[in-house]
Amino acid sequence: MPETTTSPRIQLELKVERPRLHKVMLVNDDFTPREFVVLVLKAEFRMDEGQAGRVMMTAHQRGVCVVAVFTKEIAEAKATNATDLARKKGYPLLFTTEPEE
Ligand code: TYC
Repeated sequence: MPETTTSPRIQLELKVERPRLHKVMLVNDDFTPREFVVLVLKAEFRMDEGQAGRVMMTAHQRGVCVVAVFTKEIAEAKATNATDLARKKGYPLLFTTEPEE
């Protein structure tokens, strides 16, 4: 009779963690025109006029507003692009990123 061998079954548990998301924040300033902030939010974050207006007004009144959350690379790229659009026009408008809790 052929010999049979059995090997122990080891179950490897693979833990896959979701990437931490990063917030893009809009920072208020005293110089950038409101309409330009709205324009940038629509162009870079695909917001409609209503959403962009509400986010702009929240930053205007509270000093800062969360625009959206993305993976780290996307958040940083969008914050940089949006800030660069303002720099090209000579405005101090600033978008920052920070990890979500
Ligand atoms: N505070 C600016 C003004 O009164 C408008 C503004 C809003 C600028 C939001 C930046 O993140 C901002 N013209």
